[in-house]
Amino acid sequence: MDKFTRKFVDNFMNELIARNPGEPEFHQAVREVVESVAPYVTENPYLIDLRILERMVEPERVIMFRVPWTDDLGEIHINKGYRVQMNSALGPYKGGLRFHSSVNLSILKFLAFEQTFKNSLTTLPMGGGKGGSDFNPHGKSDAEVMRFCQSFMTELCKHIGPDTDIPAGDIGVGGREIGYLFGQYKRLRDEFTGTLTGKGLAWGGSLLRPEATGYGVCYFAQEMLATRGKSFEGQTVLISGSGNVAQYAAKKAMALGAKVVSLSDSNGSIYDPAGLDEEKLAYVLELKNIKRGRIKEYAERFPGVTYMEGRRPWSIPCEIALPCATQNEIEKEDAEALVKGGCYCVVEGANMPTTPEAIAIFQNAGLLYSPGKASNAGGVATSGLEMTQNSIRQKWTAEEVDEHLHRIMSDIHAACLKYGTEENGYVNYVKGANIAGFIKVAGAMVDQGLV
Ligand code: NDP
Ligand code: 2IT
Repeated sequence: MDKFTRKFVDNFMNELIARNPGEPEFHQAVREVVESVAPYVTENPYLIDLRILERMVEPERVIMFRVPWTDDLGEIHINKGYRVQMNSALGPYKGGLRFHSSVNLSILKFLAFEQTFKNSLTTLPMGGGKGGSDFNPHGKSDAEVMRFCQSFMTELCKHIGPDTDIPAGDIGVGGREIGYLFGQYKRLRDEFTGTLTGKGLAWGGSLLRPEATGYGVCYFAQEMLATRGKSFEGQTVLISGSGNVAQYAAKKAMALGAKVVSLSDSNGSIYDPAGLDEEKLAYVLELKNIKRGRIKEYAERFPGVTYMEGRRPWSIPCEIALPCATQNEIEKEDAEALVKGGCYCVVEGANMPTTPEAIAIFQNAGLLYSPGKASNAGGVATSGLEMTQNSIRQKWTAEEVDEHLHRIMSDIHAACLKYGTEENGYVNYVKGANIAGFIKVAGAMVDQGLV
């Protein structure tokens, strides 16, 4: 990066931090994009004159609201509700809802910002948004989750719609929550539309939406591996998380011939040297999705499995790592451990799971490394396909959806190669994804004038 561009980035980030104090995750996400696109922006000075980057980092709208609800004992609780409507240059706001005790404005702004570029990469007409609550669904009864979702939607329904803003799931929001949210939206707005995605298959959902993020991660990884003449066959794979993305990443990696030896949750990780098989994966799906138990129970159920309390899986030797839990779950020491353990390919299923220091370690060591906004875009892409099916009132077969998903992931990979291949041939997927995502959003903003 030349001196002028470096100064541009530093000035931009200083102003961003001053204007948005106390939002470290948002600063981190913006810095990564600005570092990548700054050379392009400085070569196209009309983007500076039009203040495109300054506009991109200011959400078009942020909605914050009170979510009151009663637990099963009649006690009253108050949570915070949010929807960040970041950018609608390419289409209606689109992005998930996260229910987790850590949720705050910084996390939702980082997620909505990332979503804008991710959605651009999918090539589908979707803007970027994200929302959620600091509600913690762990240990709550179905009735409590339903009352919370109904209260949350009572306010949110005023701000969303099939052509305005289409929420979906994220951490803590899966099929059950989308059902309760959809029911309340329909009751209050008196319309049966595709305002949420991730719906049940009997009432507007798309085949393969539950599988799409994890499958898409593996399809993207296949493309990355192929650039070095490799595949999943016979490789040892570490996966973190044990929720929606982790479950289907594991299923597809196994189907492609890999040995998946770890999963985790917020309490710890399991190491299964024999590898998951169909029976074990079915157990995980039941444990996490129906019984809502802890991954520790896997180690109690199957012989030869170690449970690592309070630890991440990254110290286990592997060839491929698929982080599928949460942001900043691979720090500097974790990255060093991965490289030392023989890992040569890291493909993100989660959003921003790798810290900037850890990314630098991967890239300097020449690993194949892809940021979530490229490799986990299969989830929102299939949400886009669900929207299409809702609009034309048709339902595609699983094969049709899978074909679209495959093509989209492969196109995103091609875009990363186009904009991310460096002079020495190394593919910088961060740069590639950021520039490819940015060019489309910026172009649409220029076309649409100062709004
Ligand atoms: P789920 O709620 O289904 O699963 C989340 C998993 O991550 C759980 O195993 C959870 O453990 C673990 N986890 C959550 N927070 C933490 C934490 N602070 N530390 C350690 N582990 C944690 O969510 P998803 O699988 O849907 O989402 C996982 C990631 O993928 C997120 O980053 C999300 O933004 C991203 N993503 C999701 C998409 C989707 O379609 N669902 C699409 C694209 C990206 P526990 O059970 O203990 O909470
Ligand atoms: O981070 C993400 O891309 C998601 N949580 C999915 C969003 C969506 O609208 O399907």
